[in-house]
Parts: sequence; C-alpha cells; structure tokens
Amino acid sequence: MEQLQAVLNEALEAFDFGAPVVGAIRFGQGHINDTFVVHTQPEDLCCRRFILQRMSPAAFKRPDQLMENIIGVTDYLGREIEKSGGDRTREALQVVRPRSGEPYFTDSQGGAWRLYPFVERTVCYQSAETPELFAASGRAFGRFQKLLRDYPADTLYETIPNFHNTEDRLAKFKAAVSADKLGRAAECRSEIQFVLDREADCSVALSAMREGRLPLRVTHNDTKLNNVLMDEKTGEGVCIIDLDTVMPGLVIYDFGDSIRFGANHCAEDETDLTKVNLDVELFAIYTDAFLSQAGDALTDEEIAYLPWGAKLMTLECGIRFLTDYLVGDEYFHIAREKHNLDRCRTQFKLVADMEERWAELEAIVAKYRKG
Ligand code: ADP
Ligand code: GN1
Ligand code: MG
Repeated sequence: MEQLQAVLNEALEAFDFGAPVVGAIRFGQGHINDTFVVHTQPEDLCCRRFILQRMSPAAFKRPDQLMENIIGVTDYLGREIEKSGGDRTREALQVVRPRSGEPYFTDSQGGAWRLYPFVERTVCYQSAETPELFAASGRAFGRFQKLLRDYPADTLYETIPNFHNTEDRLAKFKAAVSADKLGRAAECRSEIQFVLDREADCSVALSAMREGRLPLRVTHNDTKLNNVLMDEKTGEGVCIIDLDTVMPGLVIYDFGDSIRFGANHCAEDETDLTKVNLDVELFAIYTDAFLSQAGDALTDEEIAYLPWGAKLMTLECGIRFLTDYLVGDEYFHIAREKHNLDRCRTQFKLVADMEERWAELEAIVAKYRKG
C-alpha cells in the first residue's frame, strides 16, 4: 500500500489538474484497474473531480496501444455525438494528457496512469435495480454500437489478445486444471466437470464467425451495467466507460455480457445460489432496448445468435473466474478467500438457467427481430 501511495503521488504530480488537489481516494468496483477519484478545489469554490487510473499490468501489456485505441475512439465518438446535437464532454470520455503531452504517464515502477474528468451528476449501478434502468443501459450500449458502426476497425489494436476467444479460454482453463499448482482443483470437481460437459459450446460463435455467418464489428467487449454511467435524475444512459477492451469483436458478445451481469437480481459474487436466477423478463427488456438502437445495423443471423451471446459470455466468464482461482487469483481483484470460485459458481448457475429456458430466450429474440 505504501508503494502504491508513492506512485500515486508521482501520478498526481504528473498531471495538471488546473487547481490544487485536495485528495485522491480509491473509487468504484472495477475488477481490473486501480481507480481513484481526485478532488480539486478551484478558486470559484466548486470542487472539480477527476478519475485517475493505473491500468492493470496483469491485463494490459501494451498501454501505449491501449491509449491509442481509447483516444481514437473517444475522439470519434465525440464528433458523432456533436453531429447529433449531444454534449461530447458528458456523453463520451475525454482523455486528459499529463504535463508531458504523452497520452498517459509512466511512474518510476513502470505503472501506466491515465486521467479523465469525472462525469458528474451520474450514477454507476452495480445491479439492475429497476427494469427501466436495465432498459436504459440496453439503449446506451445499443447506441454505442450504432455510433461506432463506421469506425475503421482495422486501426484498433487487440488490447488483450483472444479476449473473447472462448476456445482459447477453455484451453487455458484445461492447462490450469492439469497444472493445479495450488492444489485447488479437488474442491472444484463439479465446476470443472460443468465446463468439460460444455466443451462443444465454446466453439459455437467462433465457428459461425469462421464460416462468415457472424461479422467482426467494433465492440466494447465489457458491457456490464457498471460500465455505463446513468443520469442521476432521468436514469437514462449518459456515458459508456471502461473502453480498455474496445476492439473488433462479435456484437453477440456485447449483448451477452450485459445479460450475464444484469438480467438477474444478484451480485456477481452472491454465495447463496438459490437467489441466483436468470430473469427472463429482464432478458426481454434488454433485447428490446438494445435492438431499438442497434437493430437496424445487425443481420438476421446476428440477431438469431443473441441467446448464444448470453450463454457464451456467462460460461466464458465463469471459466475465467475458475481459471484465475486455480492459478492463484492473479487477474481479477479479490476481496476475500475463494472470491473467484464464488463468482464462477454464480455464472454457472446462470448458464444452467439459460439452458433450461432456451426456447423462451429464442422466442423473445424472434419477437424483437426487426421488420
Ligand atoms: P475497471 O476496468 O477496473 O472496471 P473502470 O474504467 O470501469 O475500471 O472504472 C471503475 C469505476 O470508476 C467505474 O465503475 C465507475 O464507477 C468509475 N468511473 C470510471 N470512469 C469514470 C468517469 N469518467 N466519471 C465517473 N466515474 C467513473
Ligand atoms: C472485468 O473491468 P471490469 O471490472 O469492468 C473484466 C471483464 C469481466 C468482468 C467480470 C478487462 O470487468 O472481462 O467480464 O470483470 N475486464 C477485463 O465482472 O478483463
Ligand atoms: Mg469497469
């Protein structure tokens, strides 16, 4: 912690906040980056806040490429938002460069830090507290997809290679089971078997992509409800954040990851699995909202595969949590023992629910299909 404080101080020196800094404290519930809110006190007495982040070295090996992606995407989004009469300072993230003029700051330990103005008068929800809220997030991610539909995908770096390559995630999982370096596999036998029983599923979307049935688009790839800031008064989506994984991907990944996280009433790490259930009504609400914005741009086949997006993102995320548990919690931030195992169990419970209610999910998607 002392070490982190030292590099945090270096980062605070590296940026010009335009006013004295009065404090920097840990913020948010992200699993990946180290996020701080910085309070400043300008002379006009109105506190101005910023989000200062140390990008995770475990997740991101090339912060230079990552920030090039983010600057390209936020500039583009800003222009598109302005064209449609919106407020780019509120509806798109704005990168604030350090005094050096570089896109980010590198501290003496090699950590990479970036800065954004805090998007004020917004709320970041950790669960879909109301159906309206979940619908608003669906519109926001659908609009994000629509705004970026003509963005030149080939200019984007793959910030995490094979991020949603479920076959690769499965291979890494199998390697972790075989190595079992901490002797944790014995207590996860049923979870390990759950994955092995679904080996063929891991290839469904990738096969459709290889056969040319699902196109690559610019996608966000991490569309949790807590990666969209909602207006504190209206509850409408304001700004999509966490752009670290904006890369070429399948649209079903973006749809699916939102369902994984939001179409239930539990935290991702709920330990009472009887409470963890897919809410099919929320699935329908999100499908309607997402397609109301992004639907025109999507092919019939992409829409037909949306239930697969939900199942695969949930299965894959469970596999990732389980793999991280087996290798010793190297990737996701944890707050307690077996945290990643608890998270894995909620994901597999949701997968089982989806399988049970598959026909309903397909019927809902068919209902909201365009035309
Ligand atoms: P992680 O990859 O660790 O999830 P995020 O970029 O999502 O990191 O940031 C973590 C949290 O910080 C978010 O869930 C949100 O609460 C908050 N946050 C991030 N950027 C902003 C911003 N520009 N304005 C307000 N809050 C923000
Ligand atoms: C991470 O960064 P955050 O907390 O929004 C992860 C996602 C997982 C999610 C599970 C870059 O999201 O892929 O689905 O945790 N992000 C990265 O909660 O790995
Ligand atoms: Mg996040």
